[in-house]
Amino acid sequence: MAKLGVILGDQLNDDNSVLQALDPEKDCLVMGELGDELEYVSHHIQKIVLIFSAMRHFRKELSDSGWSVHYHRFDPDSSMRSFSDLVQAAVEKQDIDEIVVSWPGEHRVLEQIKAWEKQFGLPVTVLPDSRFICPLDDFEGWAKGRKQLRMEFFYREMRKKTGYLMDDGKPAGGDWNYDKANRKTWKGDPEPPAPMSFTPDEVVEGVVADLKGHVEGFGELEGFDWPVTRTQARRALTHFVKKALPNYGDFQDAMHVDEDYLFHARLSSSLNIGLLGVHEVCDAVEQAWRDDQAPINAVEGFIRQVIGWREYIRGIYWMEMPDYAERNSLNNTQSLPDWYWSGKTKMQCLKSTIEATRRNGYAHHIQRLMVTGNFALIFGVVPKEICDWYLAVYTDAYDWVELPNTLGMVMHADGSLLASKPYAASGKYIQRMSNYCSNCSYSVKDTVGDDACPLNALYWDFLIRHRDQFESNPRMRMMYSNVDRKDDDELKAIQNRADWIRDNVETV
Ligand code: DLZ
Repeated sequence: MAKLGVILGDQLNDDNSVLQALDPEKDCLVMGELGDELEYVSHHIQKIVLIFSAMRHFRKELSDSGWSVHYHRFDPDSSMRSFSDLVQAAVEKQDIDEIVVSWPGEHRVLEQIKAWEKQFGLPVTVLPDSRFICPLDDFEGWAKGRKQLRMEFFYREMRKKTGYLMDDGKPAGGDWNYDKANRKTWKGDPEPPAPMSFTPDEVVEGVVADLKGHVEGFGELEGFDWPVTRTQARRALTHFVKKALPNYGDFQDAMHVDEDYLFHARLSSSLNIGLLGVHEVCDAVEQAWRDDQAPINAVEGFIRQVIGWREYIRGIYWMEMPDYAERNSLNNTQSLPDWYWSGKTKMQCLKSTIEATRRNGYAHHIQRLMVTGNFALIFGVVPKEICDWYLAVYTDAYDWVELPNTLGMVMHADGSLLASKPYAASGKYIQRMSNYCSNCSYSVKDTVGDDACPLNALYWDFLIRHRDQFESNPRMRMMYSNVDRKDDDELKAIQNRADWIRDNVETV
């Protein structure tokens, strides 16, 4: 009798708890490229190629180190479509006395796993997911009894617990957070490093050949250069620390029409499938600061994303699911414009961001929050539609990370659980942080009129429509005092322009 370990496609970490719990001498593993996983949203083609390639490489590493792995390769005609089908085939083939899996990244997958005990008549053990450093029980313990679940306080606890950027029990450099230093605009200097690119190897080419004609997902494959092995991912980490980290903080929120990456790390796709671990990236980044190779604002900003935001978002996801996915606390009713998929809009900020997303399966956090996110928020898109878009188009997107970021942070649809105010902005913010407006068909200075930047009317209209929810929020007092400075005629003209945009959104 053997145990069956299930390795999910985003859990390719060599410290996967299944590998720790099982014995390669006696037990076996199962992995599969599955129709249901391929189709549950319309994934970017680069995301699929990345996952399948990394899975095939990982499978080889496992086999080379003595594991017996049942591996199901992509077959469009196969009836083996789900994780449950995969397990069923394995238990029919071999005498299995227990199924072991690491906690998945999506609630819908956990539901499948929970059914296995009854379905297969075997005990099922779900182990902690070692891609994260805050156990889910610890997160719930932290959250219990708090009125507001502010990331900043969770993050400080994580700093103390891990010791990252701590000197004698105090925050390194004197402050917990250096975000104020991280909002510079970028005007061409310093020059961003060339991104670390990995030429597709024979495994990637094999995946591409297998998928040809069978995937109609969003996005372009040309230019695929993601790390697909641990070795490559570590090289990408070293490249980031040496070349981009020193300027990462300063220009973290900057955007530029000619620069897809600026000083961003592009490590999230590797972290989120287990090719890199939390400790190895944070160790490398902190060491750069201790060696005087990177400033504290950059290093603190990066470490906050990894041990703070990433762990916090995951904690929220598992604490609030499944009903979190259904929330729509601003009662939005608008459909996602078709141009989110085609990029065919005259708004340069959205066009550039969507085109970069199509090209790269990537956009950086300010493009996600303040461009594609801000439009969806102030236009009033139904949260489920924009959440599915984010889940599909980014190579680093899985439900645990995408849902709270989009539904909570971007769309403010969770009743202020995650963010204390909505991140609504007019064209002025885009103008300040980027050069998009100087290349745009619309005038960012105007709010009404055919050539006025649509973000302006939608922003004021958003504030007017949601006055009841936000007027008493101290962080929005200034915004509402600006609304109150406008006379009735101006407000009426703004609302008319916003109504026109809603009726004609596919043409803007
Ligand atoms: C995203 C994805 C895709 C496209 N395909 C597969 C697959 O064929 N096999 C697999 O094991 N995982 C895949 N994944 C990642 C899964 O959706 C991921 O494991 C779940 O989101 C659960 O965490």
